[in-house]
Amino acid sequence: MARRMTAAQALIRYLSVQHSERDGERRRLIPATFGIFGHGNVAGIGQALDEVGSEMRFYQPKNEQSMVHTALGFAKAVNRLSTLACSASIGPGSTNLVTGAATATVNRLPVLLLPGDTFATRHQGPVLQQLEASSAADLTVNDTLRPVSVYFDRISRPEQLLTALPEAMRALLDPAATGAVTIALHQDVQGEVYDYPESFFEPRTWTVPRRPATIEELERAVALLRAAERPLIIAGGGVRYSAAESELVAFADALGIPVAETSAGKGVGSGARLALGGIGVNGTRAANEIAARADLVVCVGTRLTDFTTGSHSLFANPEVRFVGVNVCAPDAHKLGAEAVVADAKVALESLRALLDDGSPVAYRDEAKKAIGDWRRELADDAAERDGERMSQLQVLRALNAAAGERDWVVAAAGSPPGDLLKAWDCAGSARAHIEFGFSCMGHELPAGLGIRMADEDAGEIYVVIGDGTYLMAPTELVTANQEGLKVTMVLIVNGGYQSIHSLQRQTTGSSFGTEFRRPDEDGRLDGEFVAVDYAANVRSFGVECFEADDLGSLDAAIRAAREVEGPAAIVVRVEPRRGVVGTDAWWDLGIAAASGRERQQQIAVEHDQARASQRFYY
Ligand SMILES: Cc1ncc(C[n+]2csc(CCOP(=O)(O)OP(=O)(O)O)c2C)c(N)n1
Ligand SMILES: [Mg+2]
Repeated sequence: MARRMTAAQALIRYLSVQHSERDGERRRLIPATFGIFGHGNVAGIGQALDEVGSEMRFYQPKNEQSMVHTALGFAKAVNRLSTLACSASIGPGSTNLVTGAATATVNRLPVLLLPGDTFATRHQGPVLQQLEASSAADLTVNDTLRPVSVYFDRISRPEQLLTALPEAMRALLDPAATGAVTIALHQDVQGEVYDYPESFFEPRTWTVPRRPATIEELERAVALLRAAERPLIIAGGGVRYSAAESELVAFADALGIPVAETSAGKGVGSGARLALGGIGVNGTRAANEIAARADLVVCVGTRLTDFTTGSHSLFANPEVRFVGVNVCAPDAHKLGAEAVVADAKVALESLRALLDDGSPVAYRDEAKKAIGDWRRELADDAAERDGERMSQLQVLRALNAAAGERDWVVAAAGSPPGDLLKAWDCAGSARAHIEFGFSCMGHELPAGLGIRMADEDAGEIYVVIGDGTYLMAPTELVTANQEGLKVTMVLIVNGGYQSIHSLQRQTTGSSFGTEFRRPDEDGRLDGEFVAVDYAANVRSFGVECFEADDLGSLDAAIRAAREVEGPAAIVVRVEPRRGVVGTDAWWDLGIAAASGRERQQQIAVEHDQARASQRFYY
């Protein structure tokens, strides 16, 4: 039996019957498709989506990059077991996908990208928006998606879908190497017909594997754990994707090991008895102190980015060793670790079964004291200061106190993600989605929409962004309004790219082009601040907006926003240059090694000294 269909119709029909399954839980793999139509997809994919009807729900974003971020929020909320498809036209519609694709692949979050492409026949060439590369006649702008995709294919004959689509599904669900999967579709081919076998459209369930560790891997890790006196666990996003939170906490508590978290893993260890909170550049002092003296670091589901390792300066114990538990082999081997290439949940269960000793009591007491000291330090830092507006930390603490366990907090760029890693307590409060792998300004709001679409039980979804991020990509507020998706944007106004401004002052001793100010006579942006009415801007999108200048009005705004049915926003004005207390963790940036300025020369000398704390081989 065969069905005569266009390639686009076959694609959409196929996607509508794919499912994923893990631990007996089955769900649609691609339950909806986002799209912005142009001449590259309206007649093909657009026609197919129209004809297939309710089997594939259609959403309309306002920017192609944003729809990818929405898919990533969606995927994060369901532990990567499902995602959305994103259809773009050709040319700029497709290249707008690139930043979203990079966010996906860097964060190991799945998304299916369906950019239209040039004519396979080339008879029409150059078609509108076609790149004419003199170096290679078969290059199109979609080739920009290759380096940021974990799987790329270009469909130049309708029957290629028979092999391309199963491969794409496999890649989306590969726990070790998921990310952006791109299927580029020549615009003429989208409408071409083929007799697809009926069996291609039978419902299919893809089982997501839980890869076990080998005995040898477990034995080597166990030997290190038995010998350790100052062990530490670093828990990353992989713990979450594996749904291994309880196994992590059980393992840590049974062995008396403190748990620190990365940005992607924020909250996974918050139930542990010795929960240290975030680690690294934006970590807590408790986590960083314990890390500095650890003799064994068990890294579970983490990519060990420079934020986590303090640019390889954090682990100062000369005897330190590492165990890497990761389903992705390259990650498992980082820092010269004894690698356990396995699913986090399975590996932690297996390790626990082989171990029974707890860590020394004095060490556990030390960790407890470090946690208590840090809590007090943070509370002191959140104290009101005379003559200053409220601080961002005060705002986050108020939100933290108001949020509940079914709520979410979302952040990606600017100072919010770092401050959340450091100061947000997930215990008894909102879960966090911190995208600090690509730290993409503009990820936050669409990701919040994706979480709302994925998590039916979600309470409030607080999307915390700065004014710079808002100005870059506010338009998904319109999609939120259109779909009645309840998210609460907390827009923190501080008059500029203040996180970068602070970094700039540390690394150059200067202020240059990082605040929203008019040019002075020399053309430097040192003049008066640009006045923007953010609340009016939000309201112009049809979104209800509250404003807060102090903690009293903030509390009232949080309460009022909760009562709003659709999306809402709270515009918060904070003390512009006040950051959260630092922990001396170091982050390596390229520093100007020569300069006519004395302060810059001094910074270069200090930078060289700090680099002495780095270690690249263990
Ligand atoms: C798309 C993108 N462009 C540039 C950057 C570099 N960057 C990181 S934080 C930041 C400033 C963000 O400003 P804002 O949202 O106001 O937050 P604040 O720093 O003031 O807390 C910039 C430009 C980025 N992360 N993403
Ligand atoms: Mg700002």
